[in-house]
Amino acid sequence: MDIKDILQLAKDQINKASSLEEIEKARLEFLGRKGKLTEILRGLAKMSLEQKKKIGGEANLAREDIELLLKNKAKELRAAGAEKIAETEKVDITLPGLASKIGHRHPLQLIKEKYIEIFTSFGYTLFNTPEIETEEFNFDLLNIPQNHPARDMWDTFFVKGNGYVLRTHTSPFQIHCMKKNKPPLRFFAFGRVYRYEQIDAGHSPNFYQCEGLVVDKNITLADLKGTIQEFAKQMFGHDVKSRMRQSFFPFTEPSVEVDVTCAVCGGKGCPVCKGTGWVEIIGAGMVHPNVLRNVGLNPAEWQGFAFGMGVDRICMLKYGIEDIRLLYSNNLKFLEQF
Ligand code: FA5
Repeated sequence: MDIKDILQLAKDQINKASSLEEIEKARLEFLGRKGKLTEILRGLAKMSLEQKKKIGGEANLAREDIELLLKNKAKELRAAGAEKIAETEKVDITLPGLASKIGHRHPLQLIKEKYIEIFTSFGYTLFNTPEIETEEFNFDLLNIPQNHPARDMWDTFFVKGNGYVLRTHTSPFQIHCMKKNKPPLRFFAFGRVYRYEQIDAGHSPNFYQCEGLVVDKNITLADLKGTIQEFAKQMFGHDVKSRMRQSFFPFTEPSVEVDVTCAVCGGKGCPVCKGTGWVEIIGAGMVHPNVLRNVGLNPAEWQGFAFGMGVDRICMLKYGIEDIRLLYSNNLKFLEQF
């Protein structure tokens, strides 16, 4: 085959190529190590000087032509491929986008934020204390000595063998607070507490409490009543009424429990308030003189009040939730309502 025929054959083959693979195949067939044109170039060595000049010149021109043909055809095929992709994978920029889901706060978090807002506006300062406490802070210093029957009021999770417990209430915060700060003082706390209790619609083995403490001179039960009344109004709305009932806590004397009118039924009676129209939300009282003594304060000089409330119950009441387990279920259908 002479050079002209080879060039013609290459032209036909390259023109017919419909893919980059076929282009590569043609390159190998004409310009590869054993390619048709390469063989002619290799044969030059045995030719006379005159033949070398003539045939060598023609062969080199043919090689340049073939290289150009290959390059142009490859470019053409690539452009066609891109067009095809653009056609088949076209993006319709007029379609509405997919909205990304935005998370939101858990109802207990909403109550926490409201609680912080209310008590900071009353001039209280937030004070954080640990969830694992010594028995001394959880009980003894709160006037609940070892073997005292009042310890049975809280079903306790003990940490194995070292005198630590998962706090059963936020009240140890009172001790930390009075040990670290000189009166007059006005602090509040918020956190998780633990009790070894049967789970039901109103009880969970871990739940949240918030607590407040005021120590000053000439503090009376009337100050506590006013504080709680105002808190209830701000948390539940201005129509809410509250009432105090006598109660018992070892670390307060006198002790009270505070009921508020049920925010779900407005006091008419419903399943949340078990038909009574009232819901108990707070345990409170005047700080017991023994507790003041335990932290080195003279009860003749200083008085105080403390109150503690179940955040979950407040949350249930505020949003009309009938089962505490929903707050811990991570059920999106429930959570997305807030
Ligand atoms: C106490 O824990 C006291 N420390 C409160 C206190 C503080 C009294 C300061 C005086 C001064 P009590 O055990 O009643 O009290 O719990 C307080 C609130 O926690 C209850 O009114 C209730 O709302 C909530 N609570 C109690 N047990 C559970 C439970 N298992 N699940 C959810 N909430 C609970």
